[in-house]
Amino acid sequence: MPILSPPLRSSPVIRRWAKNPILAKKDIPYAADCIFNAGVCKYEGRYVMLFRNDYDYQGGARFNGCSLGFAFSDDGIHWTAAEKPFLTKETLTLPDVQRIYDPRLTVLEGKLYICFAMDTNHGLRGGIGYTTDLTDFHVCSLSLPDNRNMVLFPEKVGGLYCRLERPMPVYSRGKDRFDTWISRSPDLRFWGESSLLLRVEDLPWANDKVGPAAPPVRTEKGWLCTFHGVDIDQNRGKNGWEDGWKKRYCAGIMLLDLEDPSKVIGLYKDPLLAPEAPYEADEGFRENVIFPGGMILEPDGEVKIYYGAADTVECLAVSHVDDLLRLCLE
Ligand code: BMA
Repeated sequence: MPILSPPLRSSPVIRRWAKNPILAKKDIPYAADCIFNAGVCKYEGRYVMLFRNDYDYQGGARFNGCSLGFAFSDDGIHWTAAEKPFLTKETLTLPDVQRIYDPRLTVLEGKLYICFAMDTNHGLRGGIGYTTDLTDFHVCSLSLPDNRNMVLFPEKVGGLYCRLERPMPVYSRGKDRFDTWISRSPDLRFWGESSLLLRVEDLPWANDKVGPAAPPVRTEKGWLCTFHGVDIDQNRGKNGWEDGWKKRYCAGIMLLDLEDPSKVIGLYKDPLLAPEAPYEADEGFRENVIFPGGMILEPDGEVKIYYGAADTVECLAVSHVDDLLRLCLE
């Protein structure tokens, strides 16, 4: 694959795990094709991942199956998948569901919350649910269509729960022009006080959409947040398994005010991670996609960032919190 134009490079402060991918189809003990876009957190003494599995490929952009599955790890690097999937549209007791995908995990008040996207016959909804024992699933709220990429903050801010999200305002913004918003809730059920947080126009390297990636992480300087930024070029042709894939997804990084996370107080103007490794840029279902869904700040300041690569495998990159903060604030 030739380098996409304009060329975009990753920041030197981040390092890909040498043995990427950390989870792929071969590691899953049931029907699986693409393992990617996982949420990751530390929960009850171990690392927990909930990954997306698209399986039974039909050609074009079509997979017959999509499930969410857990994997577990003692070090955040070596993972073992659970014996069977956690959620499929068949196990969800909700009406109209076509598929559930792109989960994000947040431990909040000791409970494991799962944000997810859900395609329904009447639009695309963002949801929040929780599990008490990694087998049950309780839905707290589902958004109006069309909304997705929700992530929950790990604590209340100013007495309210907060989430980032990426609604899809096709009518007013033109076809693909989606921004990141923030909303608040007294109870995780009713959401409001929504405001625009990060616009596509804020990023010199995106022209299509910008959306939340991993759930925010508290640091002493602010809420550290990854996001995905997308540029589209109609001249890009075959770029993966489909006949045409014209987008490129990179990861970016920003900092939000600790007391008022509706304020962006730091933003790195270049991509944090741009597709460069073969498993990001040259191999897979949709090439040139980096889609982070998990970020863990370790006690020694190391930051682990988990991301789906090429919509096909799950990968890890590491950095240091001080370097990431410097990028945001420089
Ligand atoms: C987005 C979502 C993600 C996916 C990305 C690239 O719209 O569907 O799940 O990783 O496209 O295909």
